Amino acid sequence: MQIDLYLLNGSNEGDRELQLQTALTLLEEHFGKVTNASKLYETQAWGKEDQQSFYNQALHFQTDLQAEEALNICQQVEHQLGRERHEKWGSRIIDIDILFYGNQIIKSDRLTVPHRLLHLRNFALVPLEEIAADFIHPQFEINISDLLKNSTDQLKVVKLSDK
Ligand code: A4P
Ligand code: MG
Repeated sequence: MQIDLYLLNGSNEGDRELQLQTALTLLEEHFGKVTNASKLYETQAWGKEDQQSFYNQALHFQTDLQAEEALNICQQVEHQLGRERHEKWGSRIIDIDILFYGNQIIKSDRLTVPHRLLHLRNFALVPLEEIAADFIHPQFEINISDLLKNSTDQLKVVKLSDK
């Protein structure tokens, strides 16, 4: 059965646009052609604000892989792009987070889905709204547009309109 997989890619080190493009190309090698991709957004760093802004992009794939298999692929692509893990919320060449795996609620050692901070982060909600405004969050039971309306996040999120 095909599941709707929503990812959020982020980069705030080096050539942010190139890193997001390369991540998408590598993800497509595993998941097949992306079904929907948001524009790129330049976003103020969340959590640890004294750092370079991020570029973020939301992606939708349809997959018949299990959620943990999808996570393995995301981590493999992060690794291929040369990601090293430093401090929490610190700068990174690439970060690939799973926002939703269909409407499933998953809590394992390796994976929490829906992403536990999604509703607090406009850098995720704004790109996601571009491609999935009506998607219902399976825990809050409201759609992405309404989550964004309810969000109190004040950090800047700007669409790079020509990307
Ligand atoms: N993990 C659990 N659930 C998930 C999930 N839904 N998707 C586990 C992906 N991974 C998930 O992740 C740590 C562990 O989370 C993984 O081993 C996986 O098993 P990580 O990517 O190694 O660590 P991290 O990303 O440094 O930590 P964390 O807490 O996940 O940070 P976030 O939440 O990813 O936040 N500001 C802007 N503007 N844009 C950004 O993209 N990103 C972050 C990182 C902070 N500030 C940002 C941005
Ligand atoms: Mg992460």
